[in-house]
Amino acid sequence: MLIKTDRQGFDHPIPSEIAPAAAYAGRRGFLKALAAGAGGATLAAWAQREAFAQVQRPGKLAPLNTIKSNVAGATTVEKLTPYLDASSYNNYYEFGTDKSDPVRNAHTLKPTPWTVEVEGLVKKPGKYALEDLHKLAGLEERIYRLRCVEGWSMVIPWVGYSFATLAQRVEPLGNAKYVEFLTLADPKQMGYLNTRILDYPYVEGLRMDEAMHPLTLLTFGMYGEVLPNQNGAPVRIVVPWKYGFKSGKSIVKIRFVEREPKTAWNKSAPGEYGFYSNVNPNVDHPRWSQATERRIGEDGLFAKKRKTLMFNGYEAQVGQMYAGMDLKKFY
Ligand SMILES: Nc1nc2c(c(=O)[nH]1)N[C@H]1C(S)=C(S)[C@@H](COP(=O)(O)O)O[C@H]1N2
Ligand SMILES: [Mo]
Repeated sequence: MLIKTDRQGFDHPIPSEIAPAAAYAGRRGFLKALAAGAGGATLAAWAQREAFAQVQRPGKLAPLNTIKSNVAGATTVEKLTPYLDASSYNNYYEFGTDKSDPVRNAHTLKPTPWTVEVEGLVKKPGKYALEDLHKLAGLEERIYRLRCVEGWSMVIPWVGYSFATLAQRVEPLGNAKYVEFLTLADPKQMGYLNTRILDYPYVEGLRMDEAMHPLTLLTFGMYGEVLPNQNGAPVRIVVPWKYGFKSGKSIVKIRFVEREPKTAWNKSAPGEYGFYSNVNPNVDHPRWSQATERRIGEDGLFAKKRKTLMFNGYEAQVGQMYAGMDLKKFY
């Protein structure tokens, strides 16, 4: 997002990107399509069919006893983004900065065994094996919109439970005001840690009330299966009313702290990415408008864009947390 300056000035689906699948469908097939004179849209359709068999699906969460979300208003009725798009058009800079990089490169990540350490201002700090985290609460399917700060969105059925469940287990102390999420930074598993765009590990954070909000999902799966590596296996956070970069992937440490955490994108470009980063169509990014968005896999290249919704459509659930705050100042 910061350095991704294509000729339009920022990252959005130009034909070469809207067909990310072509990049891993193999050079031969890609050239074949070019030779056939395929235009953007045709190429995209071709690439999707051709690549379908090539996306490795990680398989079922076992046991996957998902129940439909019991969080009021949390499940959108919009059409789901096709699995292929959600798992091949990604931002995961530790595996490369192009949208098509993570699906090609993230196979080097080893999501098992995995532990998540919970520390800081809590009564009961501890290390959780992934299997124990799975079992801490019933897994729910939550269909959330994901709105990237770059101007595109998806609708994804995530699998997990409210982060609050874990937080309550460790009993936060009264002076815990924020939660910091630290993600994996292992050069042996991630080939692009030396790109110098971001300071790794990728750090994100939430204010305590945001972290404890039932919509904030500790996420282990999507589309009824475990998370593919490129989507943040084996555990990530999903905060649906904030821009996508607030949802850190492959979390290894959760810290309860007193001060607002220094987050990766804020450190990298403080004038562009604030701590709050609530989806807000009325507050533009300094280099582009946030009023509209393109739905990946659905809205064609020349289709009219959709209007971006306040708090990504979750205003009824989360708006209260920001009452009286100047959202232009706290962007
Ligand atoms: N560790 C890590 N987490 C990350 C990122 C990243 O580069 N590294 N990118 C973020 C951004 S910009 C977005 S939009 C979402 C994308 O999630 P998805 O690929 O599952 O759609 O992941 C977020 N989490
Ligand atoms: Mo993003």
